[in-house]
Parts: sequence; structure tokens; C-alpha cells
Amino acid sequence: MAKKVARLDRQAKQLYVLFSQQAGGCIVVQKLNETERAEALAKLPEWTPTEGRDAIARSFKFKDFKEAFAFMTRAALKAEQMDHHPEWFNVYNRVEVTLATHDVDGLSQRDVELAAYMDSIC
Ligand code: HBI
Repeated sequence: MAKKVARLDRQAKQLYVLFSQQAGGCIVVQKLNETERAEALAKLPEWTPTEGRDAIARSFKFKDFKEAFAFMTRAALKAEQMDHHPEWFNVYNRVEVTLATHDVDGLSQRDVELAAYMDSIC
């Protein structure tokens, strides 16, 4: 019965179940509701909602290309570990990042976690 609910929700792109080695088992990934979204964004003041899309974005600026690329390398390793990948653009010392969970067509806790990690290493 529980399986069926998960499958129906998955069809609506609201929820999916992911096997995560990092978490040591299965985790449920859900699209954030309005309240959860507002609470999450309050803790990420540098990130702004993307126009016309359920996603968040932040522009990072570094001293030079080497610093920007070092940041991207650390973020990429974390993203790969999480199996959750940013959309980003880099030119010289600037890195523009957009985060969204494609599997639920919107924001999830995984975007919040990756955004907080990027904030912690920039
Ligand atoms: N990265 N941002 C983001 N969103 C996803 O839904 C996503 C991802 N990386 C891998 C991934 N999903 C896998 O679960 C597969 O859907 C490819």
C-alpha cells in the first residue's frame, strides 16, 4: 500500500526514493512546500528564487580563476557524493549557480543542503 502512494506521488513528480550510500540506505526526496521553502530560503539569504522556475540561484565571486575553480572542484566532489548536481556557469572569477531538483521539478532539501555547503566553502 505504501508503495502505491509513493508511485502515484512519483508520477506527479512530488517525491522519489533514492538509495544513498552516503546516508547508508534509502532516503525520500520531496518537493518543498511553500512553508518549507520560505523557511529554507530564510537560512540562505545569499540565494534568490529564480524567475519563472522553482529553483534558487547565487553568483559567487572569487579573487581569480584559480580560486573559482578550486571552489567548483570542492562543490563538484560534494555534488557527486550526494548524486545531486548544480547547473552552473563560470567565467574567470565568477561562478553562477542554479540549484533545483529535476526529479521533482522544483526545490528539495537536497538543494538546501548543497547551497549551505557552497556557502560554507566560498
Ligand atoms: N541533480 N540537481 C539535480 N537534480 C536531480 O534531480 C538529480 C541530480 N543528479 C542526479 C539525479 N538527479 C539522479 O537521481 C538521476 O535522476 C539521474
